[in-house]
Amino acid sequence: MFLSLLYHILASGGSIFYFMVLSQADKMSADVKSDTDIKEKWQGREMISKKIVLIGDFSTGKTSLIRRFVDNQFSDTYLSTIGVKISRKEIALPSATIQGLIWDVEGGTETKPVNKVYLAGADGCIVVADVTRSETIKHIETYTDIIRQASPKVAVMVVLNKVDCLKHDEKEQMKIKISEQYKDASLTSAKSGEGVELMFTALAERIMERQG
Ligand SMILES: Nc1nc2c(ncn2[C@@H]2O[C@H](COP(=O)(O)OP(=O)(O)OP(=O)(O)O)[C@@H](O)[C@H]2O)c(=O)[nH]1
Ligand SMILES: [Mg+2]
Repeated sequence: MFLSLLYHILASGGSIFYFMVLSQADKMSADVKSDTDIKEKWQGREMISKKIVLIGDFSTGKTSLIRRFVDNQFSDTYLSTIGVKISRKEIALPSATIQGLIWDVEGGTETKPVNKVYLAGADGCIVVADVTRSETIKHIETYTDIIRQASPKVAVMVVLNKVDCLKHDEKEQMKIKISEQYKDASLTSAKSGEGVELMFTALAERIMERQG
């Protein structure tokens, strides 16, 4: 086999060898997927998973926001989260559909804002404050600092929840104040559903912009 190949290479002045190299190169380039190929797959069946973590003071509405987003449900009963609970939800964007792995982390306190272990490998973080408790808004900075230290590349969204408890003009003032302070901020109500879907989608878009 080898001798016959060598004979053909010599006889054809190396053109067969050249052809073999070329066809191998063609095969290799077909195996390498372009960005467009990968994006087309996202739009089809294959999805990429992104870890999204909700943190913030206790009782700000983290669990309720996830429940509204994932199951479109709400309850007035308060059941404090212990440890962490993970939910899944597909988030469709114009460029791709992502599988959100949404981590509902137990609420922070003055002495222990958040267990940093939960932030490991996060693609996006949502810091939730409660518009009816000003101290939870003051603590936003503490959480964003912790996130930046744990994972500098993570996309962060600041959320002021329970806006159904505000009057119209109070809400407008709050909107202005928070958007002056933070680039990515949302006002939401897990109770009425206001702003919830939009907030999760905006965060997913930020994640994709950062990571491609
Ligand atoms: N009015 C109103 N109440 C809300 C809203 N979101 C949550 N709540 C109420 O606030 C309380 C706390 O909600 P949770 O979702 O359990 O809060 P959490 O941040 O998960 O609490 P922890 O797990 O203890 O940190 C519950 O009684 C909810 O019904 C909202 O948008 N509007
Ligand atoms: Mg909770």
